[in-house]
Amino acid sequence: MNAVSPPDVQRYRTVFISDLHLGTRGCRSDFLADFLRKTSSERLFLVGDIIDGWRLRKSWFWDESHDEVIRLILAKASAGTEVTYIPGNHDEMLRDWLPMGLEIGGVRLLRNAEHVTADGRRLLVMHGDEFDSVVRYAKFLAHLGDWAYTTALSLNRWFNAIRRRLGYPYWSLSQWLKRQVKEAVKAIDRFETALAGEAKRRGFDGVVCGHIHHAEMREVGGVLYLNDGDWVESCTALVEHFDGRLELLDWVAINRLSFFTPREQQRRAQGSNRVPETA
Ligand SMILES: [Mn+2]
Repeated sequence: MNAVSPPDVQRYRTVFISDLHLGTRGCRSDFLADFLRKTSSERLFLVGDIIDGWRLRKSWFWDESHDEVIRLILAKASAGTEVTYIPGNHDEMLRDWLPMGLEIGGVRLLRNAEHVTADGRRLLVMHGDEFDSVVRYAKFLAHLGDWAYTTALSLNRWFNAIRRRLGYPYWSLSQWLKRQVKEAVKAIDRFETALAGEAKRRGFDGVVCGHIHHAEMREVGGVLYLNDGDWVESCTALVEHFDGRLELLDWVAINRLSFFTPREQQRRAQGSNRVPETA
């Protein structure tokens, strides 16, 4: 569909991305723009939480790389990519516009979508916050790294030294954290089961979603559970190859990008091997 693509652009039948959270500092819009520049697809699904509360947020953050992301998506739409935008809970104001059957700049807005893979599998595409009642635990705890854990535990020693002085009994942070992590893992499991169950109930072969910032591709209760992840905590996308094969891409791992490199430095480093724009 995309008539001309530079040779180093990787082509896919379908690309699914979600939870970009544009408009927040957390969004890795630099890596995302890089991904959009170096890939092209016949279909692009934006599976919710794309623009984060553009009317409601107090700390709105927008720089040129956020602009670049929007520009690249619209350029894809005008170059023939079929772009579908499924609003999530952070861009839910767009849900009010759904009944109008809107199409803006070649991007169609839908509450849910159906995607049929090249090998004939029917996938239900939805953001996933509809099942929030099953995920009540702090998701960051599921990703809590070793460093944070160790730091928290040493802070806890000070905390308990103070408690002891004030005559309070010892309170174990490590026990509490372990319990929370276990609960968070269980919550993710409940989310996956709920979404897979919904897909099965509606007669689909699988579900594509986002929302919990946890990329995953596995079979749950006889249907395919596909979570495309996010562009805040990880930089992941779900892609469909031309034969229908599905794959999760970890853009940071593939490109050996560092989360700790300052954005400016990163951009300058990429300047030398920059790929021409797709459209
Ligand atoms: Mn969400």
